[in-house]
Amino acid sequence: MNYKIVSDSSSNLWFIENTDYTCVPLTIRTDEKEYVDDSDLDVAGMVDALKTYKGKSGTACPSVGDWLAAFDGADRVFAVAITSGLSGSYNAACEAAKIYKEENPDKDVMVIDSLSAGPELALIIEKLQDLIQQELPFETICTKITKYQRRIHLLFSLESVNNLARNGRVSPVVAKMVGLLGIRIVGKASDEGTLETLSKSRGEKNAIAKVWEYMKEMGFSGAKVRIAHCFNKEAAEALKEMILSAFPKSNIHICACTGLCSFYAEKGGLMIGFEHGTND
Ligand code: X90
Repeated sequence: MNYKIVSDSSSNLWFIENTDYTCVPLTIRTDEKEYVDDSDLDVAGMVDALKTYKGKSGTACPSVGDWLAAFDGADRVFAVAITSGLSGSYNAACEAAKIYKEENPDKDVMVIDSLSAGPELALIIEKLQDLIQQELPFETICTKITKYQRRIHLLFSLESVNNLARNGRVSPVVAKMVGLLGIRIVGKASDEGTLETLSKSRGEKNAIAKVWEYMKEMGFSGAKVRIAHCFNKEAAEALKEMILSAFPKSNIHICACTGLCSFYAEKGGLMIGFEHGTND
């Protein structure tokens, strides 16, 4: 019985070592160009080009066919999608799962609505790797991963929400708030998988301090943290240091946003996925 993990590229993970894994790309589109969020993408080039681009830009989720192609050949699939609250990716994955199971009655797919983006998907994927390695039955993994989702959260700090606003993913009121120079929005993925604003902060230092405050409020006590940044490694490192000084043993990884998250989180953006509670 072979297990496979598939996620869309909102996970910021194009590859994973030692795991049967496929990343299904979302695309970023302007009137002139299409950027496919896969390992051939020059993320820095895309971000720079979009900065001066005056026309319309948007994104598109993977198609049913894209998901289906990624499932091909696997006996048991875990498909992890960006929040259904902001994207059609999850629905496309569900449709693909239905077709895959109809065509292969002996195979099974669990489609997971992350209700989030970026590093929270990474946490789900890492947990799946762990459960698969333990050789647990498919149904047991399904139950455990659903339970795990209650333990994980996403916070973010954004310098600009222009692309989110232009594409109808945050309210114009929120967009106006960050229009002011130096104002950052700190927020979280809501229970419905949408952006929830928690506060606005003046300057990056204050924003990071706020994130850390919310992490503690939300029950962080030294477990895993995954930080994705859009060309802002310094801020990610600063937050890491802050966390480590309180919880020296916590397991923290930093990664760069790939295309989709870079488009929406924009330059300077941070996305922080973390577990509450402890592992023992
Ligand atoms: O289907 C599509 O075209 C993709 C749409 C994706 C829209 C939102 C992506 C957000 C990425 C922003 C910060 C954190 C968001 C919190 C999620 C609940 C990054």
